[in-house]
Parts: sequence; structure tokens; C-alpha cells
Amino acid sequence: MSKTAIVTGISGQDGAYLAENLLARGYKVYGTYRRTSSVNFWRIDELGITDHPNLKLVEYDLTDLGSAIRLIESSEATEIYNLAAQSFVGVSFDQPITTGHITGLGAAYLLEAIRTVNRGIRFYQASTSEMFGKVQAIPQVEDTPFYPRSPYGVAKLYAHWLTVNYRESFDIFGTSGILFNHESPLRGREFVTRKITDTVAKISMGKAELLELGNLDAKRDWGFARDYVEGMRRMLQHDIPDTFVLATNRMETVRTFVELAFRQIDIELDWSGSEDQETGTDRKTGKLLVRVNPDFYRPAEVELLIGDPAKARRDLGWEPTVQLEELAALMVEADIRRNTAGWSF
Ligand code: NDP
Ligand code: GDR
Repeated sequence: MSKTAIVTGISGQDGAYLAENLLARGYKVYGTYRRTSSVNFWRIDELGITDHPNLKLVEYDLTDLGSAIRLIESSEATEIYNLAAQSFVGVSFDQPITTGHITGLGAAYLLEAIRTVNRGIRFYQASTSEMFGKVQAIPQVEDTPFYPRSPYGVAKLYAHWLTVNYRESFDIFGTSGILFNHESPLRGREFVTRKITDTVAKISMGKAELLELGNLDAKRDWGFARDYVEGMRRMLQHDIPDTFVLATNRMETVRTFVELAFRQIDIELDWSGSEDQETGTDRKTGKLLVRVNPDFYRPAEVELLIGDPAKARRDLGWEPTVQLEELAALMVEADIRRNTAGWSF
């Protein structure tokens, strides 16, 4: 019998890839989106699944318990993937309360609805390496102590512990995936990798002059989003609810990602300047291409993240398949294609 899943945040990067994955496996998918005057489904359009007969797009308010109950009742879903969130760390410093409502409490409404309607439903919570924040151990694993450094990280920590708590208190199949950064051509342009690849594409076409960034020294463990949504799916097929880290176990600086992206358009960078005003120039022409702008610094920064996915490898047979060099290449390539076609979200 085919399965039915609810995916909150269908319009986001992971929601789109996860829906693609589940539909290909014969699932019926209820993809939720928020009501706005101009809903944008560019990601599922790009994946070619918007009109899939087994995809039902449903308007859903993350902070309305009645909506959650009715959605669960009417869909008869057996799996829920809670991906919707105010997911941008930088914005969470300006909108901590909204972030708490959506990113933190959003999970509570769904867990309460599951508890009320059908405790047999399997629930996936999109937890994050941002919960490790000021890291207490290297690399980070499932039981590394948390120390979030942003309102986003704090909100996610609430949702994470609530998932664990409902697992222990009410015997609900609540699983939490602590996912490290994962990127793709469907990444939002506010996040650093896509900001870089889109700007590099534009520079290569004479549509932009300069890439302005914040902290180039931040280190991240970057993987490919399509691999990570497969990890989410496997977590809900596992025989017990649990917590899993998904990561590549390799960390690089933002500066390295900038270099990899420029290499795709045959530019090698030279770095110079002071820490706050670092610049990157084209080694051949001397042209200024990258500049640090302290406006993009965060009030509190997560300096480094690197995860060990050994548990996911052992229990789920999960492996990341895309190296950072390949990821940068496919993102720049996609952005050149889009900019050539005259659009870029
Ligand atoms: P995106 O930002 O691409 O997608 C977020 C989704 O949440 C979008 O569908 C967005 O809708 C929706 N959303 C945002 N605000 C609201 C709101 N107020 N009401 C309803 N829906 C809302 O994130 P990703 O796909 O990258 O990430 C998916 C989840 O995984 C998120 O919870 C994120 O925090 C978490 N995560 C992501 C990681 C990553 O590296 N990508 C790593 C670890 C965790 P809209 O399109 O309308 O804005
Ligand atoms: P992050 O991703 O905060 O790790 O959260 P982001 O790409 O925004 O930042 C990564 C690092 O790059 C530094 N940085 C910049 N970041 C942005 N956005 N813009 C810049 O110009 C810039 N310059 C330097 C940041 O300071 C940071 O150190 C992402 C989100 O997807 C979260 O939802 C998710 O939980 C975590 O990844 C894991």
C-alpha cells in the first residue's frame, strides 16, 4: 500500500527535494505552504513536480492547532516531516519572537495534533547543527552538549527537545535529524553559498561587479541537500525513533567556498587587506572582486561546525555522495544557466 506524508515547507529547498524523493517512491504527498498574496513555487516547478498527480499543495498555518488537527485527519498521513521554519540565522536576531513562534512552537502544534489525533504517526523534526553553536567538542555528534548562538538556534533547540520529550512521554515516534549545512542550486539566495554562486555567475556575465560578504573565516560542514532529504526519509523508516547527525565530516571556510566558486569561471583570487576589510582580487587582472562588509557580520557567530555522521552510516546506511568542489561547480553552473535565461530566484 502506498504511503502518505505531510511535508511542511514544500516551497523551501528541502521541502522540494523531499517531495521529489517521496513522490518517486510512490508516496502521496501533502505539501504545506503559507498563505501569501503571491505564493512562489519556483523550486518544485524547477524539479517538475508541481503538477504531479500525487502531490497535493495545502495552505497551512504553522501556529494554528485546529489547522494541524484537520490536516492530519483529512490527509490520513502516516509520516510528517516538519521542515517549515524561519530558517535564516541572520534574520532571527532581528525577529527573535517570530522565529520562536514559527521555528520553535511550529513543532509543538504538530506534536500536539499527533498526540490528539493519532499517536501512530511518525514525526520528523528538522533540527540543526546551529544548536551546537559555540561548539563543545570536535567533531559534533548526537550527544555533544548544545550551546546555541542565535535566536534561531534557541528556537530549534526547543523543538528538538520537545520531539525527544514527546518520544519519551507519550510514546510518539518523534525523530530528530541534526543536519549540518546542506546546499544545492535550490538554496535561497540569502544563504552564503548561493549568494556566492549567484554573484559569481553574474560577474562572469558582466551583470555584477563585486561580491560583498561578512565573516570569511567561518567554517562549515557543507553537503548536498538531495543526499540529506534521503537521510530524513531513512530516519522515519528506521525501526525506532531516535536522533541522528547528518554531515560530511569535512569543514572549510567561507573563503574556500568563494575560491571554489570563482575557479568555475577560471578566476584565481589573491587575498589582501585587513581582517575587517579583506579583499579578493583577480590574480591575472588585479580587478577587485570580493570585499568584506562588516554589515554582514552577526551579533554572535558560530565559528565552526563539523559533524560526524557515523551513527547514520551505521543505523541507516546513509552516506553523503557529493564533495564540496562538485557542489560549488553544480551551483555555479545552475546560476549561469538561470542568469542566461534571464531569471534568478
Ligand atoms: P528554506 O528556508 O529553504 O525553507 C523554509 C520553508 O519554511 C519554506 O517553505 C518557507 O516558506 C517556510 N516558512 C518560513 N516561514 C514560514 C511561516 N511563517 N509560515 C509557514 N511557513 C514558513 O529552508 P531549508 O529547506 O533549507 O530547510 C528546511 C528545514 O531544515 C528548516 O526548518 C531549516 O531550519 C532546517 N535546516 C536546514 C539546514 C540547511 O542547511 N538547509 C540545516 C539544518 C536544518 P516560504 O517559501 O513561504 O518562505
Ligand atoms: P548558516 O548559513 O548561518 O550556517 O545557517 P549561512 O549560509 O547563512 O551562513 C554560513 C556562514 O557564512 C557566514 N557569512 C555569511 N552568511 C550569509 N548568509 N551572508 C553573507 O554575506 C555572509 N558572509 C559570511 C555566516 O556568518 C555564517 O558563519 C544555515 C541555515 O540553513 C540554517 O537554517 C541551518 O540550520 C544551518 O545552516 C545549519
